[in-house]
Order: sequence, then structure tokens, then C-alpha cells
Amino acid sequence: MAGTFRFTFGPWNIHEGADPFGPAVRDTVAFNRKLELYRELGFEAVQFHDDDVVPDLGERSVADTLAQARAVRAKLDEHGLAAEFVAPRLWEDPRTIDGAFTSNDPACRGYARDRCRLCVDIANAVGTKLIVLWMAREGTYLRESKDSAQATDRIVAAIDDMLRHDPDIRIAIEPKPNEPMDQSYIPTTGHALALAQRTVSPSRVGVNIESAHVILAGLDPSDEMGFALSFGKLWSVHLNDQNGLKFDQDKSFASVDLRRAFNQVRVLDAHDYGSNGEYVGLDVKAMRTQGDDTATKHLSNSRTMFLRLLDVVRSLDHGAIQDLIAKRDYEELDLHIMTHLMGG
Ligand code: GLO
Ligand code: MG
Repeated sequence: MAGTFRFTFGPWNIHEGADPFGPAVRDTVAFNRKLELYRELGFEAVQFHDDDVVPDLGERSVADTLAQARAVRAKLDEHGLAAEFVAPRLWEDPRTIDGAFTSNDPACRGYARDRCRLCVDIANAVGTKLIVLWMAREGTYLRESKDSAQATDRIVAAIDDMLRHDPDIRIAIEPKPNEPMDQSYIPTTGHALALAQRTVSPSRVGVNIESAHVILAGLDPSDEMGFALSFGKLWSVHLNDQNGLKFDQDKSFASVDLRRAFNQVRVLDAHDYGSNGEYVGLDVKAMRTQGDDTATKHLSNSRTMFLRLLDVVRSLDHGAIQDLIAKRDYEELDLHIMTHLMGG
């Protein structure tokens, strides 16, 4: 019996459309309204940054912060939603300008580690045991400004800190090769999983793989996912699409390369992704041209394309494919797949 998939996104995926070259072009959608939209759009869980849960984080006492997080959990319950993960937003505070765990300033490193422990507490209060770690600024603008071996040790120590803070928390590293940094320290799935082995609890460190990030590293998303699946370490995905090697585009899933998207769905379905409660996350951005009333289509369209590709995957003629593989007629297999993608 084929499994079903459950979808999720983050509140940042409904946004005002500002980019580095221009201001917002849409009204802000209030958090409560966003929560109403999840079910309407076909989604079942919310991905959070720590300050999506508690917007004025840092200005509140710890007790207040956790009370606010519990209030958000109650709101999720009202809407029949779950929290998938909480991610510490370690890239906006002035203390993270030169990195968080790998900052050259010990006071800044201390700030990052305190914030991560609080993030774990927020995750517990909002009802999830999964932390996503996108290490936005762990890398360099200037190679000579940091020591890459020491930086790696510092990242391991920071992850250990979180793992020790809560023996039940799991951490999914979201690798990305660049942006905002020139070069990031944990650019690929392989780096993340190697790092996991160095921590105090390797079994509690896995990955969240984002299609666009993998493409930016010049790799294939479905192969990266397969690698992580083989280790039992694919705990979340950020599906989207990316048109070549440029800034991180977060385009709607499957909108650039249908076959690449098909192969991601294929590997996820083949290996029962979701059967341990994993969600299909869509980390997609609306085009700046969308108006207020049409700025959620990137989410519903991405989900629709995933489900349509799932039908395509599940209607593959496995016998015919096996025959072609046995004959090593990969040219014919290529045509077979393309024909199938085009509707037969
Ligand atoms: C940016 C990342 C970012 C993360 C999010 C969760 O490139 O994709 O959107 O996924 O902050 O940690
Ligand atoms: Mg992402």
C-alpha cells in the first residue's frame, strides 16, 4: 500500500516580496491569518524559526518566551496543525555578522549557543523534538579570516551543546554551499553527515535537504536525498527549484526541471519517506509580481506538482524498466521515461 505524504511550509514562505533591490510589494499577512491558510492550501504542519514563534525574542524573560511558545502551540491545536521543527535564526542579530558558532568573537559565539539552547526549549513548548540548523553565516567572506578546521570543531561543539541540553531533541542540518556567505563550511549532505559522526550523539543528527541548495552545489537533489535515506538520516526536505548557478531562487517545486523534480519524488516514494512522520516541506518564494490575493499559489502549485509527479512515479511500468536495465539499453530507458513524463 503506497504511503501518503503530508506537507508543510514556514510562515516566511508567505511574504511581502521585498528583495535586495526593492521594497515590499504586498501587505503583511498576519500570523493568525497564515495559520488559517495552511489547511485551506492543503498543509498539515508549520515550520518555524525561533522568532516566528516568539517575534520579540530577546526582549522577553525566558518564562515569558516559553509562555508565548505554549500559546502558539494552543493556536496550532485550534487549527489542527502540528509544529514540524524550530530553527534558530542565527543570521539577523548584529552579534551574528561574522558567523554564529564560528564567529571570531567569543562573546558572539556565546550568544549563538545561548540562543540555540533557548530554541530547543521553544521547540519543546511548541510541541516538536526536531531542530533545523541552517548555518547561514558559518563560513567566510574572506578565506583568511577564519581557520576552517577550528570552525568545524566549533560547529561540532555548538551542536553538542544542544544535544546535551535535551537528550530527546534531534537536529537536522540544512546544508547550503553559499549565500549569504561566499563559502559555507557545511555545503553538502556529506559534510553534514560526517559532522554528525563527530557529535556526542551521532544518531540524533541528520539532514534537511533543500533542492535549490543542492543544485547550487552542482549536485543532484535526488541523489543527495538517496544518500541521506541510505543512512536513515533524511528527516525533512525543502523542495523547490532553481534555475542554474545564481542566487538561491526558491522557485516553485518542479517549475524549472520536471525530470529533476520527478526523480526527487521517485526516490522519496521508493524509500517510504514520511513513514517515520517526516513531512514534505516546500521552501518556496512567491514571484514579486504576484498581488495580495494570489501570493500563496507558489505553495499550492508546488504541492499539486508533487502529487501529480507522484502519480507519474506510481504509474511507471517497472517490468519494462527492469527489462531495459537488464538489456543495458539506457537510450531506450531514457526515451521511456521522457515519454512517460509527457503522458505516454
Ligand atoms: C535559506 C534557507 C532557509 C531555511 C530556513 C529554515 O536559504 O533555505 O529558508 O530553510 O531558515 O532554517
Ligand atoms: Mg530551506
